[in-house]
Amino acid sequence: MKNAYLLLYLFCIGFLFTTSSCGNSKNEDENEAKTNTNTSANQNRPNILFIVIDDLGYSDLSPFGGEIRTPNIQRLADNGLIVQHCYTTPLCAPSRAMFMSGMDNHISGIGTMSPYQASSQYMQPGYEGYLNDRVMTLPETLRENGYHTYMSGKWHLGFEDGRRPFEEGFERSFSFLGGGTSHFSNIFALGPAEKIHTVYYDDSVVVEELPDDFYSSDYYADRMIQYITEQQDDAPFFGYLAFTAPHDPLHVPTEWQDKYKGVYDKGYDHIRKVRMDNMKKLGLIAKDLPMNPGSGEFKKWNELSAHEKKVEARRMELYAALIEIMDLNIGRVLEALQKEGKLDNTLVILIGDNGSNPKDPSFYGKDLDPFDNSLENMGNPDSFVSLEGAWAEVAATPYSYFKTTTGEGGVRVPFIISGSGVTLKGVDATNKILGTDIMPTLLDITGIKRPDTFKNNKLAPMTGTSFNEMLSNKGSIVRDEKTGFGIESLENKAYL
Ligand SMILES: [Ca+2]
Repeated sequence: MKNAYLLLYLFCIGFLFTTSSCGNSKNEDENEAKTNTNTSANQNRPNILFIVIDDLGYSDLSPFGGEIRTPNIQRLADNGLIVQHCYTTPLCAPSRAMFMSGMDNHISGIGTMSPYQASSQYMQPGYEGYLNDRVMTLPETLRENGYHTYMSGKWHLGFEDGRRPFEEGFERSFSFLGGGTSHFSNIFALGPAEKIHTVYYDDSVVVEELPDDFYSSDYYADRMIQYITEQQDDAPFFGYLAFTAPHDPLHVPTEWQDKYKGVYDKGYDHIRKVRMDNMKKLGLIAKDLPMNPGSGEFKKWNELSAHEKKVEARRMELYAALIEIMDLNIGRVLEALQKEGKLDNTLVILIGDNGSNPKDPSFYGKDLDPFDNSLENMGNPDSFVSLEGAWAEVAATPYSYFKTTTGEGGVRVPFIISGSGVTLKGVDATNKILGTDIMPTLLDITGIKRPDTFKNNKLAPMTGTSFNEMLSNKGSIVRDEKTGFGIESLENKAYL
């Protein structure tokens, strides 16, 4: 399977390098601050903080049974609702397209993740590789209705002129356009095909150099806090905080690298059991659910040499630290909202974009020679290590498979909704929701209607379903038993 992906990559690189344009662009007129013309309506509208986590396993976070310390996310869960059956696609960009459009990703332009288009798909409607003209984005829709719109983090929905965050509805943005890069200041493309969108923008200006002390999660939170605190009026805001953690490379600042030392020394099945036991206590799985043994595609712990065990344990120590640092930064944003007196009127949504990542760095087709991946150097800026298959399966506990597949471990993601308007607490184990449902729900909550045309383009209908009722009305059914949804990615398919 790996070879097939690599071939696809190489094939698409040619297309990208001959058709792309990635220059500087001045802000468009529509990007100027909108005047809030709907003050009375806005008095009842909540602020919205939408947090997306990148390549997270289903049971990594403590409210989902994880041993990783995530006290701030735990607090969100304790004061809000976990939706146990929440689905996305198995890849970053298609999932984000669902979040930003309310539509199936095959309609909105991310039918597959660019540059993975097959030759028959390239630039065909629904496979443009950016949010196409059938879409009015969530930030565009909210901004047209008096919201301030801020973004900090990963975009992955187009690098072309007119398709970048500052042109897609965000009034203020600090964005990384691609799928991933260093978490430190040493920007590098994950592979040859990623070069074209390995770029940061500060609003509409390309960032040539990051600050020396840049670390992704810290900096993204700093920027979101800056945007929120600099706001001069009382209009509500929409904040899209799209972390790149814990996507590979597993980069961790020195002072955090040993925080989980020893925690993973007992291996894969030990952590599986810890998580299963926790999930049973939390009521997330049946008490008699047997342990998922994994796919058998990867070596078992007792088949590893002593050195391999050390390397494997280190991967997971770093991965856990990436997640705890992100949690700490979520806490900082929530604290800033509290200080601004805005927390009580803020609705917080937290979601993973897809399952845990099983690939090793060679997947990206990059020359790895310049990196030092020795045990002692793992986690440093000049290393490039990933979680890889065996731990990715553990991170998906109790589900099977992982990112890129439509197994439950690829497409079922953690989801928490908390804060303003969420009166039900605990776990909703009845409903199943999809990434497309977030935009219709937010428009339902705010009483905002998306028009049928935008910028002279006829828009496609949103395919998502509002789950607003579920937040306050026990027993609400978002979809009845006969109504499901399909997911397709790289010809892997699921119907739920
Ligand atoms: Ca992802």
